[in-house]
Amino acid sequence: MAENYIQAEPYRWPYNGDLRPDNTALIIIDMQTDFCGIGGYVDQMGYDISMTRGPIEPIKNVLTVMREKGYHIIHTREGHRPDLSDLPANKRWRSRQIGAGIGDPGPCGKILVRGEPGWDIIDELYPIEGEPIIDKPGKGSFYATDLELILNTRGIKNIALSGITTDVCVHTTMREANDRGFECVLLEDCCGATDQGNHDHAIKMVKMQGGVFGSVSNSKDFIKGLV
Ligand code: C5J
Repeated sequence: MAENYIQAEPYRWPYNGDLRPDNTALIIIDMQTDFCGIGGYVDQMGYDISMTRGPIEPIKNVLTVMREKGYHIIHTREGHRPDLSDLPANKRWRSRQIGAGIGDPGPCGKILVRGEPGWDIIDELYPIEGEPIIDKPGKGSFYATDLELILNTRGIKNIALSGITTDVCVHTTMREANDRGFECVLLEDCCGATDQGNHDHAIKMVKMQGGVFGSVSNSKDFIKGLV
């Protein structure tokens, strides 16, 4: 077997050098207006959306090359049913404490509700035909979704993670994927958080214990190493 690696820390990725378009996916997490657009959930909470918009260009660069080379691309969206039957009461209560109640009306429609304008993926990174979209009610992309089934059906072993936010949905998904035996790399500049310190610490956590959840790379090194 020819071995191919991406330059990454704390180890070159993937661990076994088995990097191929047919066994490797880019997962783009929650690049929705609610998380990075004017008037969306993150904006309504009062956070600086320039931090969650930062990864748009790096993701676009990785996405373009991976599409050209025939890698798997998977998108996720966080959101709830219009009747809010899958919205835990504590999640709704907490969001109202910070002035952006999930399910309540806002400038981009009902916050984090499926079908509303703010809930959808931004135009710059919109999925094309053949790219599955995982609609998830939680922070992790595996809980209450068919993501694991899709990954296994397609024979995917390696996952590159991108999207927002680094410390919440990206990290939860990486942990869930790692526990299931998937080989993960987090693309540092393809992620963003609502707090720079949280982003930095989320990256640091991955690198502990020889790569406790996988490895960390960036868009340039990743593109350079793609076969
Ligand atoms: C959050 C997410 N931060 N997509 N969701 O609530 O990370």
